Amino acid sequence: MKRILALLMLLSASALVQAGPPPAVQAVDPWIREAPPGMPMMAGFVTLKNRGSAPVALTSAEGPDFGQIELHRSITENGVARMVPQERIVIPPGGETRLEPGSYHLMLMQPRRALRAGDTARILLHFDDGTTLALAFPVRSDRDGMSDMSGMHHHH
Ligand SMILES: [Cu+2]
Repeated sequence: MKRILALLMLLSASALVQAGPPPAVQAVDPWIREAPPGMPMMAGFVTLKNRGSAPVALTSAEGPDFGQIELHRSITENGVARMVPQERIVIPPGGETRLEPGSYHLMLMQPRRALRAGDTARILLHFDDGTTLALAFPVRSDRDGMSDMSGMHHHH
């Protein structure tokens, strides 16, 4: 019991000072696709790079602007697109996994405020190696449906 208590104190202390080894996973180009007003959910995207020597998996996400965030993958079966909840999204060692339109994404549910292009939402990504990334996700409009990852935008 004493040992558990000491461990808990240690854990909360390390969370406060962000101690521990640096995260193996690096996040590149996080963004949220702007949705029509009143939509009950939005999609978040980011490229995750694993600089470590072992696989790391994204296991959950949370943020103050959403009641719930799920990990999803879009798939097309018999010409019908649908989204499948994922327990984890693995990033291979020395490689990257892209959360992008038509594939893996963060399903941002129950938005607590209106998020328009130009706004930013703070989201925490939790990984199975015990690390967490706190990221600022800018909201962008993407009416073409497919995003160009180089950051180019098409305005109509
Ligand atoms: Cu989804």
